[in-house]
Amino acid sequence: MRPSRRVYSRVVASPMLKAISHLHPLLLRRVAGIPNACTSYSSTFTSSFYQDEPELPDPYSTDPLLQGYLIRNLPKQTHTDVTADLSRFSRLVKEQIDGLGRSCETWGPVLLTNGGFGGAKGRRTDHAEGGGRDFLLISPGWSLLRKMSAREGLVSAPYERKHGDWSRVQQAAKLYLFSPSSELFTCPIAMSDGAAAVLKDIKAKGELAVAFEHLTSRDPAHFWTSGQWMTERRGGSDVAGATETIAKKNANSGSFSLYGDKHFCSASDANMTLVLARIQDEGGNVTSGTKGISLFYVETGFGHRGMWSEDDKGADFGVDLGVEQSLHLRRLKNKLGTRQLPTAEIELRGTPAILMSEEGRGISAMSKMLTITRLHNAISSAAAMRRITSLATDYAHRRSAFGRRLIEHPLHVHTLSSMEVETRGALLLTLEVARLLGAAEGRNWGQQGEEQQEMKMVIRDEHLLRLLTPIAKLYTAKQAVRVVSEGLECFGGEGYMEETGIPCLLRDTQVLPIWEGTTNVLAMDMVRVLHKSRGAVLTHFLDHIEEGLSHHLPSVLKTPANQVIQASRSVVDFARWAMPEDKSVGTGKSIEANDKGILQVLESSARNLAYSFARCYVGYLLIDHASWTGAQATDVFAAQRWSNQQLCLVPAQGCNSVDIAMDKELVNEGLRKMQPPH
Ligand code: UCC
Repeated sequence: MRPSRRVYSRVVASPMLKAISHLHPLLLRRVAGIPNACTSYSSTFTSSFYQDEPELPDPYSTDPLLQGYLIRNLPKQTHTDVTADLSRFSRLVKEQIDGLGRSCETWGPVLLTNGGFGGAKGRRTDHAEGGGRDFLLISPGWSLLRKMSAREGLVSAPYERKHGDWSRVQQAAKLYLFSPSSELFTCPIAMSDGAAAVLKDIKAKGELAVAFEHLTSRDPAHFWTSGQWMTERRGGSDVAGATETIAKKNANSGSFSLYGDKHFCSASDANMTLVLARIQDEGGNVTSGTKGISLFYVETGFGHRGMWSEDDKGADFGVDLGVEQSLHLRRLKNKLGTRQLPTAEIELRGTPAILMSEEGRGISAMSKMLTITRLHNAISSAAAMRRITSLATDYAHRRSAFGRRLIEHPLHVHTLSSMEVETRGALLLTLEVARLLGAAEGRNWGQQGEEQQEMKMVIRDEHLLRLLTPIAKLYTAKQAVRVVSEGLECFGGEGYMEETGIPCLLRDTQVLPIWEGTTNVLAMDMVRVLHKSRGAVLTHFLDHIEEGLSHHLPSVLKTPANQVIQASRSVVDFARWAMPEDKSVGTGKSIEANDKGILQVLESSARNLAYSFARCYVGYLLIDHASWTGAQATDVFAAQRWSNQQLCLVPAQGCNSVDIAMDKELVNEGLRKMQPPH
């Protein structure tokens, strides 16, 4: 159904959109979610046919799995409070936030160097010779999303812990509703949350405690966002090999000055940031590798002067980057997607910084932030899948081809059903990580909920959290790209048209397997977990699944449960076989005494191993949910469909070193052929 003119006036009259009422009418229609005349969903001059566009669903009321999960798991009063908030917020997403978000891509950020006279791409004049200020122009929509995020507690909720150990689940559910309409404001939210967690963990004092207050404030005028400046020109994966930024200690003060280049500062309009750098000793030397890296706090000063309005009524339209030399936003990145985000290269020219970690323990201290941002990444992945699947399903009821509506075509329905099952699996895996994280934070911060866990369970949950975080991130991100691409195809050529907003969804999804660690880097992080726990994590993984599926299950779930248990055993068998350290335990032999080649086998199989862990664990979660008394036939069917796929992707004995050598031959063959013959 096309929105009526009345709906249009109501949307435009909303308080948030009033702030941007000066926009061009065509843009306003788009912001309000109303197609312009002659969009790809409207008529041509020669046909009287009008294709109905898909309607954006109210994301909470149309998500039975999320509703079922919350009813099943949350304590009664918590459930009442959380669902009331989610229902209200969901309407806000549909009626206002979605349109606001879409304006952000249309009005991407623009960097004006030297007050614009440096040119958007020009070299900044040296201010010592009289250059002007630099400005980052942002869209009013971006600024309003920032204020709304503060008010809604999208960062602060897990620290307020109003819902005890379920606070992370509540935050994850809210972000899941918000993410596809947020136009990537979820990115600064993720980093701000990660920074707040690091500050909380180190029991921040002084300036750092003030920063924590800002990050977790619900007052838009007080709220800060944080960056995470890690990646440098040499890369963002091998942080130990790539970090060249140095930190010089300032005599007497104990503070530091940073010098270097940060290459992908994801949301450069942040008020503060966490930065990795190497401390230089008095002789000018630094320690190489991981042990040389420390973690620093930097206040950017951006957004403190000039154009940010101090109240929360209006929309801001720019960030004053100042005239100081110590932090220079060199250029904005020209990206495939996430164009709403002001991602930048930033030069540190003696930037004042406070040391946050022990010297040389920067990566370890930063890892809490990585856990949080990887969870946020998984939330965005599940949410992108939910959005495209909902839109494609709605469209299937409106679109006819070959004499029937698409929803009457079994093949199309089967495609939609596959997307639905993937989406449900991704959501349950993500909520599981959120649940484990919320409980771990309760323990670490001395604020555990009512249920005290036995030590054995605590250790099991710590292991599961550490294992499932990289796995959930890598698996859901890959699923999201596949499902969103599939969903785009469900709209045929229209899905490829920019006006529909669907290409933007695909572009923005493509960052999810890259940001916060690529698939292979995260698979190697999983291998790190296996080694570090000396295989104990495998025991916890298997025990948890076996115990979870051993209680009385309805007969329809017995086969899926067997499939998941058998596959989980095969996965764990492979991992144990492929870990020389594990094999050497108790034998008195060193790793060297075992076949070092097996380590290579583990590495080359790491991605399939991670996928196998994910598929087995999601199978367990779907079956567990389907065994609940409130479950529907569709929950059972989703569990059955999931378990019928190949769950274990690693062979019993693994590949061997011959396969690895042949992999190399295969990929290099063409290169050799391209050499001129001798
Ligand atoms: O560059 C990027 C931007 C790309 C595109 C931008 C588009 C913008 C828009 C996006 C909007 C959405 S993203 C790249 C981001 N990079 C990463 O996420 C880092 C990827 N690399 C890793 O995750 C690596 O595994 C490292 C850096 C964490 C590993 O480094 P090392 O040097 O090998 O570290 P170690 O020695 O393995 O670990 C050091 C310590 C150990 O603890 P100790 O010393 O106590 O034994 C590890 O156990 O840190 C611990 N540790 C962890 N602990 C390492 N990783 C973790 C972890 N994940 N959790 C807990």
